Amino acid sequence: MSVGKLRIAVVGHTNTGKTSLVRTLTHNRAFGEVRDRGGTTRRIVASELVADGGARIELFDSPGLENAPELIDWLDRQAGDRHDGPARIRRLIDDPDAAVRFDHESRVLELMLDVDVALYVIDAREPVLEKYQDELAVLGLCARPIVAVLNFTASTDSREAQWRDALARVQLHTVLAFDAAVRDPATELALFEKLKSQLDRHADVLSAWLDFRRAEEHRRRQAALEAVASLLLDVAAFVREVDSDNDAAKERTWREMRETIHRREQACVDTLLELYRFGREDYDDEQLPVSEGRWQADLFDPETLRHYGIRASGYAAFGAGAGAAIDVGTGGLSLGAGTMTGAAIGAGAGLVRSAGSRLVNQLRGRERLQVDDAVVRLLMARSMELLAALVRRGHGNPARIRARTGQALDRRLPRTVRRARHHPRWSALNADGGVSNSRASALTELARELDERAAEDPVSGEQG
Ligand SMILES: Nc1nc2c(ncn2[C@@H]2O[C@H](COP(=O)(O)OP(=O)(O)OP(=O)(O)O)[C@@H](O)[C@H]2O)c(=O)[nH]1
Ligand SMILES: [Mg+2]
Repeated sequence: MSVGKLRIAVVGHTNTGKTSLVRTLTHNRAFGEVRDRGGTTRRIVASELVADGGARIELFDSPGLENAPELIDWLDRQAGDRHDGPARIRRLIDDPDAAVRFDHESRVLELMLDVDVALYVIDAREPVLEKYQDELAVLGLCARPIVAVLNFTASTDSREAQWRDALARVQLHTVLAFDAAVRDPATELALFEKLKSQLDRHADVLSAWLDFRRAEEHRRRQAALEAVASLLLDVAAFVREVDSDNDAAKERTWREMRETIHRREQACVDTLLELYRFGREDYDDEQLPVSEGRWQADLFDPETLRHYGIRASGYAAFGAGAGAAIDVGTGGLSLGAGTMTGAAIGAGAGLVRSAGSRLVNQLRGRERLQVDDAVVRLLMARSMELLAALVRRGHGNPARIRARTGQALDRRLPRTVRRARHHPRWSALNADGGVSNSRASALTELARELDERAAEDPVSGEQG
């Protein structure tokens, strides 16, 4: 069955967030021009939402209404058609003088006559002034269903209750509260559900769109989880061999490894941003735990680990520096090199014991450098935190996203990450690594484990 097309006008007083709403609904942050002053949008601009299967929704952004009181006066002075709203509006549109005088308004009204439904966007911080009531009265004459969108409801000076009351007085009962959270998938879907309840005739299109968006949200989350899983496998299985007694080489190798890991983490950040259609320039937002597309704190800085509540014991004693773990199986054979102290051996629980006896023989006199568990845990925490922030971005919650508690972070690494320690081929950072069937199934498994953990232990960022 082919589904039709639904046309939606986005209308309202100037500077109420109409263009921002279109950006949100289209997931297109480049749509139109948004500024904190009236009169930003000067003409009607269409944008289309297309679902799989061809259902289409056309959204029309429009210039803000500014002159409704005079418009009402003009309409009241015209004789005839008193009870035919659309005819009265048509007359205004066709009147050459009125069209000049009410330039923006007449274009918005023409749009109203041309669509199936209108979203009337309200700045809920504003008192319910007569000019807004005039706007609603004029829009009402167009005889199209109207869904009121209360914007800025997260603001402390929101007057949501007053607005709901005023809207009910003009028989407008379909009201949806928005706030800066407009990108919250749940709020977005709720808007389309409201429209569906108003528009029997277009229920097919709206259902198709709702299904599409839900599926898209799911696909996106899946891709994001796999991006994080891939980062963790790459880093956990990353290994370099060095001569046990060559401290300079060891330091150089470790420095290179750190740089590689930084780049790898950045690639994951960029992937997550792209999936959620944000760019590095979007990072001026306090709600995100990064700025300008980069994490502020160095992954290998013990302070960072402490900040995230990750215990940093067990690795700092190594000559190679914070975040390094030296393979006991092989490194242990070359203790004479002096890079491992007695204390470090005592902290052996935190070390990697990946080499079997076969490797031990091969690698006599060599050490294997890997990243300490604490760093992998931190990578996991940061990227899952970023993902949670992106899902919610735009949320009107003024609280900063905070690190999770140390308790949650100090849990064991997911099983698949621990297994990765023994599978150098699972890391695309190793020569010969990165592509194999076993890596692919580990990736799927790890993405599932991450999803489960996120569900059990939602990343903070909630108030309080
Ligand atoms: N906090 C918050 N700010 C918003 C929200 N929606 C819009 N804004 C801000 O409000 C201002 C106006 O937004 P626009 O989307 O340009 O408003 P508009 O209704 O299209 O304005 P005109 O085109 O001039 O009529 C901008 O500074 C937006 O960033 C919201 O939900 N929450
Ligand atoms: Mg605008």
